[in-house]
Amino acid sequence: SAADLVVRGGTVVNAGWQGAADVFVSAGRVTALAEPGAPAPDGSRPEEVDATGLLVLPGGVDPHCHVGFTSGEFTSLDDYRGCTTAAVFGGTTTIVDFAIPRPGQDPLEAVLERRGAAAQGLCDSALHGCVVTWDDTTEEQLRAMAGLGVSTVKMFTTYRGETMADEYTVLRTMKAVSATGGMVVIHCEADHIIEEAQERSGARGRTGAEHMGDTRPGLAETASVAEVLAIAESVDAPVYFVHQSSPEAVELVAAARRRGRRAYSEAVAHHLVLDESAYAGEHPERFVCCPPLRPRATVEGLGRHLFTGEISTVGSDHCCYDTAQKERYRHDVRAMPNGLPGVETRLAVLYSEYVAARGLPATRFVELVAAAPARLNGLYPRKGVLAPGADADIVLWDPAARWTVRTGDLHMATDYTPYEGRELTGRARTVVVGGRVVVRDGELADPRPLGRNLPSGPVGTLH
Ligand code: DUC
Ligand code: ZN
Ligand code: ZN
Ligand code: ZN
Repeated sequence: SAADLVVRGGTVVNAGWQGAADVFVSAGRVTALAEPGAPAPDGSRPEEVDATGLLVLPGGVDPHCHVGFTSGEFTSLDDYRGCTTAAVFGGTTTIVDFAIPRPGQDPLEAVLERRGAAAQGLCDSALHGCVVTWDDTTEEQLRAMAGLGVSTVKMFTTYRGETMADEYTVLRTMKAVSATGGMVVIHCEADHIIEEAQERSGARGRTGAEHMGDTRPGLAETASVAEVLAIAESVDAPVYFVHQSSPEAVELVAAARRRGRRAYSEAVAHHLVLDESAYAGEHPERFVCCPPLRPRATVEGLGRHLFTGEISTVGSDHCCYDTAQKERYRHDVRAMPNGLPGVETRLAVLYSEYVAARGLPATRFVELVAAAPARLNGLYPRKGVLAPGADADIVLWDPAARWTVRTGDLHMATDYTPYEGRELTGRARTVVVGGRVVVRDGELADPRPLGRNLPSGPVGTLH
């Protein structure tokens, strides 16, 4: 078919292969990976985008991205337009957001309320549903959600009285979701252990942001992961652990996978790069996230699991709070909004710290930030790969770009970044979304909001 765009002269990097190829695009889809310099199909005069010296990647898929996220009295500051603009500048062209019910709201209602917003996006998006309590309508709601293409369901084992689900609810939900080909994605921290740690900190007056690490110990995470793995095994359901912050937590999941379980670990960029020393700095509240930043040895141990395949995906856990929101309760982490802005920096931070600095293969990088998130969210091979038939979401990545992270140069709807002043190597330069050049040489070239809510198919399997 006639081509309308061709990316020429670059090195295509997919999860399993990299090599010199030109990428032909027609009507929003990739039509061919061709030998460099290959002629365009008869009769077409495609727009040419020069990728000489650049890597050509499938657009990033962020499996963990909160848009306008409400927790208690705080709502993070972006909407679909803002979040996807930042995403695209950073090389991410699909986000998976969360439809978390308000207190008392039904899971299905939360999904219906959020779906329409996708159309304000500069790129496509999908949704995770969320179940907090089980009642006699939940199974039917989950079926309806699956029918709408929501096949992943978020749960929490912490935040009692808010989004915490009890073990019975986790088991029922896992069973119902896996029956429709979906998967529970879960935040694991044993709430009783957290509450005890918080009480102990409170009794000593150590509740400020600088004590964040003590209030949410790693033991709470591993205890909960072990329990949830057992629940999943008891109903033969797949399970995906979000934002795992320690090698011990990842190893529990890896051991389950070696026994044949479909169990997956997600790490998020800030746990792979930043450590607890941030809490001893001038603005500890700006680094309050959940689970908290860990000791340097834990960060290094976690990072090693990127190389072995034991971490399946890297997300951002983007939550766009600003400094005023973070500072409001900086003397009491129990009341602070948890989360860091990061949808725009996910790829660059991971590339710089792990590909450029530590030798992680670029193919593995693509697997972590695009291919595996697409597979595990039922979006593959439409997303996460450059191959004929895939959506033409293409990132021209400059592997040699040296730059310094400055809030003012980013597009997220907040006034800080946890990476302020950090020197990075590697950056998205030009980004094609659905066959349109949306960012060209770092400038917004097409602001049209043409984002779609993507239905997820059955979740895939990874080894
Ligand atoms: N967990 C998340 O996954 N995101 C924000 C806050 C939290 O605790
Ligand atoms: Zn969480
Ligand atoms: Zn401060
Ligand atoms: Zn999150």
